[in-house]
Amino acid sequence: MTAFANIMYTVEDGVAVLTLNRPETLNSFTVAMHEEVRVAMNDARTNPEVRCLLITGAGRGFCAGQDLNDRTVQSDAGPLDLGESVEKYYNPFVRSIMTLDKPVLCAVNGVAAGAGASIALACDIVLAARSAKFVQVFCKIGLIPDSGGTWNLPRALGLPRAKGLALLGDKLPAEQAENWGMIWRCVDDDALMSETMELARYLATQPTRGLAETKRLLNESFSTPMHQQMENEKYAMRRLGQSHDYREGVAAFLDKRPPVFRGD
Ligand code: T3D
Repeated sequence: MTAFANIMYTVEDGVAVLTLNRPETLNSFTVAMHEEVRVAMNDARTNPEVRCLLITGAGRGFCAGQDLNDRTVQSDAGPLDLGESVEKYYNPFVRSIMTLDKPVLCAVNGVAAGAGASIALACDIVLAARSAKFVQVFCKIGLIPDSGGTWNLPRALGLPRAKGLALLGDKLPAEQAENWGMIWRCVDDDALMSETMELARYLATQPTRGLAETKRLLNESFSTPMHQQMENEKYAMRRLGQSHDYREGVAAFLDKRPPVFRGD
């Protein structure tokens, strides 16, 4: 496995764990960290041993978005092309999460701000420590919720709450995020990693292809008309009906034994 300086990446029991590892700046993104994340995401995508990905952060924060020290920004300096940074780094990362054909869990261990909050929202199942907070901090520095934030936030919360958070930049506590349906679960801080790992190990034993098609169809549903969505469901069912794991699931049910899914 490649040695990394800004992240940690391990694969065990079918679960890849990607830990953002710049705790002194709350795991904010530098170009160097983006480049390491790209390598890890490529492994998560292509490594057949990986059947579930878990993203988390080291230390007291999950991720504070862009590292504001990674380049010189002065109010009297010339224009900076942030679109290029988004195109080159943030968008590919978010796309690689949302299109990964394996479930992606996020363990939000502390504050998730700016692109850090958007990255958490792009994951399939989000658990957060009770002390964690989500902050749409972009409005405090004259930016917009990037990294898919303007797409995922209103879908998770509806427009009124999405606008309130994005225009005010208030800190949303994990418990409220759970009550509002923005995340799957809020858990006690010391239970976060064990509970998320348990879920990840479980998902890594499930029918990976079926989970991948489910994730894709749910993500696409917001921009697909109903009749087309049902056509797409038909094609997915056709593909999955020919999979090993469908046959195994049915056989195990009829034999009254636990299934052994291979992920194909
Ligand atoms: O390329 C592009 O720019 C385009 C893409 C942009 C996407 C974005 O994410 S834009 C948004 C950038 N992020 C921010 O503006 C967040 C800035 N940070 C904060 O607002 C606060 O730190 C938090 C609300 C996240 C947490 O507050 P708190 O009180 O828990 O912690 P703190 O004391 O502010 O931070 C702890 C340390 O981390 C501190 O360093 P120090 O004083 O101990 O040496 C702080 O400077 C550092 N830190 C936190 N966030 C960043 C950071 N350093 C660099 N960049 C950061 N984003």
